[in-house]
Amino acid sequence: ICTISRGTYGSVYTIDDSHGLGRRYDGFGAISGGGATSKLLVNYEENIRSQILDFLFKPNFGASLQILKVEIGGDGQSSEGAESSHMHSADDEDYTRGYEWWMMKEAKKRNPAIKLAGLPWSFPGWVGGDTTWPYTHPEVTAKYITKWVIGAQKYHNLSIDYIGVWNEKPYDVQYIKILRQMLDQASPHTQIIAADILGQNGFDIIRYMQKDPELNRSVSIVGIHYPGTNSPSYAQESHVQLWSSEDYSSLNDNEGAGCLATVLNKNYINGYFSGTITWNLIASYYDNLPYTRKGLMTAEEPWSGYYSVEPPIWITAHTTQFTSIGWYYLKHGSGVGYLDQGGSYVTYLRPGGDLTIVIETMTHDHSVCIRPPYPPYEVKPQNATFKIQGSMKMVDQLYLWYSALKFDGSKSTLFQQMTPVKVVNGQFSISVGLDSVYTLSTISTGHKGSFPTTAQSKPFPKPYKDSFDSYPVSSEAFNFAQQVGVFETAKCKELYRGLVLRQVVTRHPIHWCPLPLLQPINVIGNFNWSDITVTTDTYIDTKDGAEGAFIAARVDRGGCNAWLAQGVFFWILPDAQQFQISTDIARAYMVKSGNVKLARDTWYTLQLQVKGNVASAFVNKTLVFNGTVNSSSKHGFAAMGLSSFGYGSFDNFMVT
Ligand code: 147
Repeated sequence: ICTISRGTYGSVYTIDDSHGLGRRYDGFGAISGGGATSKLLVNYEENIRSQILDFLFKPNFGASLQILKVEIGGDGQSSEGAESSHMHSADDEDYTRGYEWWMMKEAKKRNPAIKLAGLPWSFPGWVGGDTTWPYTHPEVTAKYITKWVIGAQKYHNLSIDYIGVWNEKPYDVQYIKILRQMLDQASPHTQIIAADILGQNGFDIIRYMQKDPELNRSVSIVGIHYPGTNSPSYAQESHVQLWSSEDYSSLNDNEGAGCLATVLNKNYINGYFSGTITWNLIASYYDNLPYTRKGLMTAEEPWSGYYSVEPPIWITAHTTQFTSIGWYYLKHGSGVGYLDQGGSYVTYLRPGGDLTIVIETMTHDHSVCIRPPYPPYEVKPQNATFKIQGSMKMVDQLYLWYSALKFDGSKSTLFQQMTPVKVVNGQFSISVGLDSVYTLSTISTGHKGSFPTTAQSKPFPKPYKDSFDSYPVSSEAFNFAQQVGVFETAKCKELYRGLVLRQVVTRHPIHWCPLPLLQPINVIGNFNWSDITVTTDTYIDTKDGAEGAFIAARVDRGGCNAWLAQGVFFWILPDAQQFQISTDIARAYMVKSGNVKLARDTWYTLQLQVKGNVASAFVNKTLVFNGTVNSSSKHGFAAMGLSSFGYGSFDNFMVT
């Protein structure tokens, strides 16, 4: 790139704070959860895990995120899996479950100034009084959420800055007010974001806030999902801070990075959004679950230690390494706007001190976001002259960082430091190319972090065994990706077994997915597995026990569509004294049912062997089925699960 320090080239853009500032900058962040997006990160070897976390959170290293938003686990499926609730039942409380506490602590350790936000996707069934509605007893739900905030403080010394209502679902005004009242008692500094609704309808709440002083006082931030960078004029004219509280959700390649570059600038330019949060933080879930690799970077191989730092990390760095929460945007026309030949620029100011200009020139087709579609526009290479006036007019040099995303197979430039730009007589000129991002800043601490070595990628190991004895109690097992239900380690009354993995959700959660999911299922392994043998011990309780248990091979899907999973499923049903073979989890496609002597509160060893189109199934080493099984799914995950919510345990899981 070429910067020209004398004379005026191209159109002239004024950077000026003398007629006031734009909105307060609230930060740029990412979401862990919604759901189980960080599942496979937890069991990376510590030194590698720490490197990955540095790329996400460490200031002046990588993405240097300013906000971390996490899911408040609700025991239900929320995109890539189910995250555990801190209260499976009304009289249960445990603030050690899952990985979001850990993630928040790791983020704070690296950046004490990072803001923390929590949002529920699903809720345990008891919260809604066994309805599918969390506002049936709003004070119960508010108490449940407030306990999570208190638990964060009490058990983890984490101060929660923001709490949301219900992800992409209806909000309830009375509930928001009750939540505010409870937070006023328990954690007055915690602010409410409302209401994380998808698209432009989400701004409606502003109308209610304008008519209802108590609601207005209760809501600190209006957060919208995937706003397509736009907000209506009534939202802009209101004084409430607007956030795009979930955005991006694009593949972490160059095009996804392009999406992010446009969103980061245009969310403010078009929509006056002063905070943006991407889904998701890190793609640490199996590739064959929905929304493959839609994190800022990818770390989905804890068994090999391989991870990849992807372009969205460096696009994020262009803004986050040169701004802080509490800075101000400049006003439209005096530091914020579009370049004459396409592309955009946004200026951030620390009053009395620092200045950062981020310019992006992403072309339409190289910056496509998952949703919504953007109308076409043109961008051309061009020269631009920036005139700095007002409080920053004495600045004589700006540090320059540059990225150019390439789509022709040539090598992209990602977050590279260039020679600083001289500002002469309050102005500088720059020649900008296509699909590029430029940061010009008085901040000198920009840094592109790196580590010397990275592990080689390897497939999931086989044979694979887990007897669940090496974990703390009530934690999840490594590499298992619970899709429906919560499977946590538990002490077993047969002491010789040590710990077992117990499915503990006994009532249907308030579901976030479009449809309720009825059969707990935990998947694991290599999606290319075809001919495998799955073995596990299983136990179904009498008290609050599930109806039956299964193991499966070639399971072809998870996520909100887990209820449609195809594969080869082997079931035992103690009350019916039956085994079953089906080619789907819903048991709409039954291959065979037969009698077998079974009891509750008893351990059984189940084994399923699949080879070509033949399957064999064993109960306690006795063959109960051997025959042809024509599943539409030819390969997929190994899995274990239950035929209904209720207790059921597993031990000595093995794939060979
Ligand atoms: C959002 C969720 O909040 C996330 O948990 C995750 O699922 C993410 C995936 O892109 O998106 O949910 C949406 C799911 C579907 C649509 C929009 C948001 N949609 O179809 O428009």
